[in-house]
This record gives sequence, structure tokens and C-alpha cells, in this order.
Amino acid sequence: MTVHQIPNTLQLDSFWMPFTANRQFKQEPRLFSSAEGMHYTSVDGRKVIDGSAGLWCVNAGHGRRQIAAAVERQLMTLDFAPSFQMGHPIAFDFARRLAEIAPQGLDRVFFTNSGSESADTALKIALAYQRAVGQPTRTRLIGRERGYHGVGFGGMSVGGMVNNRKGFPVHLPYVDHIRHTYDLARNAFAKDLPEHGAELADDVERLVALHGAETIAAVIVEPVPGSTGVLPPPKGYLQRLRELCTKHGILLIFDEVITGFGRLGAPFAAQYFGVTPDLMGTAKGITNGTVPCGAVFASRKVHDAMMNGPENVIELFHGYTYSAHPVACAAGLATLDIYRDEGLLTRGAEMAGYWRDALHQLKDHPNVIDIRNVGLMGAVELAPRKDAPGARGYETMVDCFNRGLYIRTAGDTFAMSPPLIVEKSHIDEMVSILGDAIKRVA
Ligand code: PXG
Ligand code: PLP
Repeated sequence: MTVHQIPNTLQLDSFWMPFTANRQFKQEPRLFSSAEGMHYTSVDGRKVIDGSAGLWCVNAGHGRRQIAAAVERQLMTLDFAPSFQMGHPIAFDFARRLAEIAPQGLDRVFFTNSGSESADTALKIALAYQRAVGQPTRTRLIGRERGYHGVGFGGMSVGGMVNNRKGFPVHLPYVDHIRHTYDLARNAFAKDLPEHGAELADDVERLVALHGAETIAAVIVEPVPGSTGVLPPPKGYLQRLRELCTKHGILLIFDEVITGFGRLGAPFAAQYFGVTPDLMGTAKGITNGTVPCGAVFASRKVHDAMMNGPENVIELFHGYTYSAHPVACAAGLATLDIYRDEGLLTRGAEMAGYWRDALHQLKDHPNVIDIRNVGLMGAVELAPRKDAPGARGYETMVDCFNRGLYIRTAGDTFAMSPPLIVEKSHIDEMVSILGDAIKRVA
């Protein structure tokens, strides 16, 4: 077998990197060559602790042999099979296993390959559902400021991260946004859920008053926005959102691409918050990040409404070549086995208190203006340097990497989401490296 060799002189030009300052990166690349458990190894042989579970996806930690073995077995048995008008058993097994851990009633599963595809799929199912129940004027999709729903045209349009939108000035029509809940003046350094802001959910009422409920198909939100810097919802906010959507016949979509698969200490945020959406998008942790995969969970109400036409007619003209790819299903089933056997979907609940207390130790470090946490998600926000927003965050992230910690930055906010196998000693190490970096870069 040939193993991919790392050449002495890396040619970095051809790979146009996603969401990266390519020219800056290529002058001083940060490259990982292997990973095991809680750690990456950089190409220069340093151990780097993974403070972000890759990109919020490696929930069971790196190098899980069980997943690798399942993938190899699957590739050697059935490498690909179509899921359009044909099927293969493992896809049905995987969907059933997912349904077992899903929030109450969300037990119909549509497979995608990524979070972006899950967001677009959920939005399209919402539109199709409204037509199926005789509400074809419900075509408006409501997102939220500071939301991230991936990079497809649908997800971008309902999303609310300004840089992800403004370079691409053609969006879906009939989209509006409710306000975000980020409010440092009232909620800075709140532990777990902030006290203030549940009333912001009433923005749904404002948009109903403005556009008419009969024009609105769905509201999509992340239960806890991640990419925008970890924004735990104000107490009572999601409950209020659910009530208003129900009241006005609007579907509620949770984008659980980050919060799914144990991140908060319950299988899904819907269970953690006790609020059940009508549709739920997932990806990332569904295969422990090993093989691209995503899934949209639909309620019986939504699914069954689509099963009403003639039985020989395709109910939903939607799907991907790789929906329910057998290798992704194999990786996913092995991942679910690990989550079950190691109790990882609820382990976050045991570790959350330690995680919170450790992060909040950074409160008095220079420039720290907020610390946020919920489950095993956390964020430390720095004041931006005058005239150079993001510079302090970037320099701190690089300093962390050089001293053995990988974390994500969103502007001047560090977002952290360790693999769910994290131990207290790892948390101590992460917080200590980050704290030192914040002081050094200050
Ligand atoms: N929805 C949500 C809530 C996400 O967080 C997507 C959709 C899109 O998923 P794909 O698989 O198409 O990337 C995401 C992805 C970061 C970061 O560090 C976050 C994501 C991806 C990469 C980096 O904030 N979230
Ligand atoms: N573009 C072309 C030309 C195709 O034939 C297909 C699928 O058959 C697609 C795009 C969609 O690709 P996917 O199903 O992988 O999303």
C-alpha cells in the first residue's frame, strides 16, 4: 500500500482553500498530518490539542478504528448504490438508528451530504409541505441575523452573516430575518443561558404583521448559533419561537449541524431545550466527521402530508447522487455505536459545569469582553483592536496553534467545542494555552 508522502517542498498553489485567506496562509501554512484521540500532529511533529473537534464534527475524537473498519468493509462489499428508485439495506438501518435518538416524533430521515445541503433540503421540504397542505401562498422563508446555514443559495439567503452574503448579491426572494439575540450590554458573562432577550422571538409577530402569516412557510434558526461566535439562546426564547410558529401555521426548522450529536449533553439541542421543531437539519457529527453526510429529520406531520398523492408519483422531487451513500451510512452506524457504547451523547452534561467554570476563569484577562458557554460549546470574545477588527483574534489563534492548541476564531471571538471524549485535564490545558496567548497578544 502506498501512503501519501509529505513532500519536502510543498506546492500550495493549486488548492484554492475554503474560507481561508489563501495568500496569507500559504506564506506560513499550518498543516496537520495525523490525528489520534484529542490531538492532531502537525507536519513538524508537534502535538496540537483539538479545541474545536475539527470543525465541530469529530465528536468521538480522532482515529476511531471502528469507523475505519466499517468504512473499509463497506467499500469492499458495496461501494456505491443508487438511492433513486433503488435501495440498499444499510441506508434503512441507518435511518432507523437515527430515528431512535431523534427528538420525539422527528423520525423520518432524508439524507444529504453536508450541512449546507441539509439547510437547503429543509427549506425546500418546508415549501413543498405548505403546498401539500393547501397553503401554496406560504413561500416566505424567515432566517435570523447572525445565522449560519451553509453556503448554498438557500442557506446563504436565510443566513445572516454579513460577509457570507455581501459578496454574492443575488439571493432567494421572499426572505426576511428576525433579529439576533447577541446583547453584551445586558448579557455579558452570563453563564449558560442569558437572562435577557426572550422577547426577541416576538419578531416573528412583527413579520407576521408585516407580511401576513399566509405568506410565511418556515422560520429557520440554529438553537445555538455557532459560527457567529456561540450565542446561547436567552431563557425562554426558543419556547416562545415554537409557540409563535405553531400559532401562525409556520414550520419551525432547527439547524442542528453543530448542536446535534451530543454537543450540549443531549443527543440534540431540541431535547436539551425541550423544544421540538418540525424539521431538523444535521451533518458533521453524524459520521464523526469521517465521511461527508447529513440528514434532515422530519416530523410525521410534515412527512405524512407529502405521502398523500398517487402512489406511483415521486413525492419529493429532490435528492443527491450521494444521498444515503453506503460508505457514509457505514461510517454513521459505526459512529452511532461508539456514541451509544461510550455514552457520548450525554457526556457533555457531565462535563459542562467544569467546562463553564474553566472558561470563565479567563474573565479578567486583557481585552476579554464576554465569555459564553452552553453544554460543551464555549466562546471567549475579545475587544477588537482599533481599526483592525479580527487582528487580535487571528494573532491569538496563531499563537495558540504554535503552542499546541487548535481553536476556531470568528473575528475576535474564539469558538471552542472539544471532542466529547474530553477530560478535565484537557480542558485545563486548553484554557491555560488560550489564556497565555490572550496575554501575550494583548
Ligand atoms: N448549518 C450550520 C448551523 C453550520 O454550523 C452549516 C450549516 C453548513 O455545513 P457544511 O457541512 O455545508 O459546511 C454549518 C457549518 C466555524 C465553522 O468554525 C462552522 C461550520 C463549518 C465550518 C466552520 O464556525 N458550520
Ligand atoms: N450536475 C450534473 C451535470 C449532474 O448530472 C448532477 C447529477 O446527476 C448534478 C449536477 C448533481 O450532483 P449531485 O447529485 O452529486 O448533487
